[in-house]
Amino acid sequence: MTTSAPAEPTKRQVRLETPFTDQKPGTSGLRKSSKQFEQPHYLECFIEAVFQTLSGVEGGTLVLGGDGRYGNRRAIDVILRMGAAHGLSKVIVSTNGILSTPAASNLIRKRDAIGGIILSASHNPGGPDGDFGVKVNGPNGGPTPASFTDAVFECTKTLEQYSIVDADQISLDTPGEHVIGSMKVEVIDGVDDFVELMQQLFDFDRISDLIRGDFPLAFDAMHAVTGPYAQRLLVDRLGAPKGSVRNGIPLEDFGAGHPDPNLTYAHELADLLLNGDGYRFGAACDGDGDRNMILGNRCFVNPSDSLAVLTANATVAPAYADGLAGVARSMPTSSAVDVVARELGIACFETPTGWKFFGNLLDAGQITLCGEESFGTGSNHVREKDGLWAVLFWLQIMAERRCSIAEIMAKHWSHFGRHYYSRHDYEAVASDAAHGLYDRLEGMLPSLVGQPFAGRSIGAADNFSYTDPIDHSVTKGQGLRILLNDGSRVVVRLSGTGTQGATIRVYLESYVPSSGDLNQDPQIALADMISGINGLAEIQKRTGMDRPTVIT
Ligand code: VG1
Ligand code: CO
Repeated sequence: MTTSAPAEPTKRQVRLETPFTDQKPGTSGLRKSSKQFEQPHYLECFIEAVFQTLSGVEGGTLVLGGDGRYGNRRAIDVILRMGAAHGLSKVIVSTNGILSTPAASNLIRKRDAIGGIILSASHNPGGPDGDFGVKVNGPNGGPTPASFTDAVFECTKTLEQYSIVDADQISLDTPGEHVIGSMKVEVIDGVDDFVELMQQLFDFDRISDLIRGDFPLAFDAMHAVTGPYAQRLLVDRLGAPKGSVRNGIPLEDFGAGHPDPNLTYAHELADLLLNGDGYRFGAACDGDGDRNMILGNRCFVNPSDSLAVLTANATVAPAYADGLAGVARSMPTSSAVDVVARELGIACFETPTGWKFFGNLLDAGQITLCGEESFGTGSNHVREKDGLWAVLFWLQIMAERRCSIAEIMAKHWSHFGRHYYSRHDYEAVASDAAHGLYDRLEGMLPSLVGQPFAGRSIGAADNFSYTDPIDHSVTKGQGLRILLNDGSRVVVRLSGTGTQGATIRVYLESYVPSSGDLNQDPQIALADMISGINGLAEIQKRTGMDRPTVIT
């Protein structure tokens, strides 16, 4: 009998008639409609630019997976064949291509990969009429910085060809090892390593004691990537009753839903928790598993408050028992965590929106926890925000404190005071109208200082600019801030993740000390600021919308 090595697959150079000029990555990777991604050569061109820009491709290891949305499987096939053409030595890919963003971050770090490609448009809807996305993470496991994504964009604009090999599709049904030419493909269960990491951070026995008892909980995976992770962690490992994980099977179109864990899009879960007494704890994650929403019985935890509570209670988790090096929040996130950091005597950094800005601070050991108002919290355990990590952290706090979420919040506010906070999103606004509104408001900023606003006066107004404390890079134009003389503020930004028209985000924050009224509805507590900014920025008039699409 004779054996022969598998034939080297044929490598092809595919020539392009004209390059694509619209592949500029936004806040979190390249995000476009599925239809745009289905144009011939569209995905391939972006991936070619990524492989030309990423260092260490020749001979390196790459992590690959996605949130399971429509297009995931095809993209994995294309990237594997292009990876082989570019000389990668190995790709680690998850079974069925299902890999959450935080799990991908963990694998990149653990397996010394040169980086990872995560196929997801995060919280945007999926399916043939929804969105698709490609996120590229670097060797630290985190989103690549602007210097990288800018270079990729420049490359796409002049690209003349891309390389790919012809090879049969590899089965991702079960773990195993395959080859495409001289490139190895290791198919692994994408959940195992993540569960192991969580066990190192939290005390599973104590959490299990809590949730095995009379502790009805509801976790909504929103038909997206966290279903298998939550099932394994909450039900199989920690003993939550069967049925605790809802919508737990990843679907290509997320059940025609919008996998964004907020009160609007996760309204079924919100109804269960806020309007009934059947559950003591509720949580949901987004499409790719990096966001989280936490609910208690008749209690919604604002994400900015969530970061503050985790910071104040961090030492209950074994991983943070020795205290925190420091914390960070994105600029529009409320200052609730700042007040806690001050009391703990640790540093608190303010960064632009987007997780990539936390990377340097985490790598330098300057911060342990960080978060964003957009339902994102995380720590130095990976370089992405991590939805299920936040869920376990909250359960750990409840297991320790043995009180309800509403009681935890009430205690927190009565000690630190309360930052009333809300975000108003105006989605799918005509691009011209949104930019017109933004540019006009930006032009007005210098003249606003000293003017009355919402019964107070404007102390300062600017467009937020950030100098990275580690690499000193400067990032400008990160959001218009109107700072009132009592510490309250309004921020206006244009989203960098939407795919239809433009999305205007208005962030409102006002602090009440612990001696003040801590139990108002935020929309009422902030009412004068809401009408103040609506008038000043002419929001209704310019968008033609009489109310926001989403209020958080
Ligand atoms: C939004 C959020 C931001 C978050 C980003 C990615 O960006 O506001 O805080 O980091 O989404 O989240 P924008 O530019 O639309 O405001 V995800 O879950 O896509 O990785
Ligand atoms: Co996400």
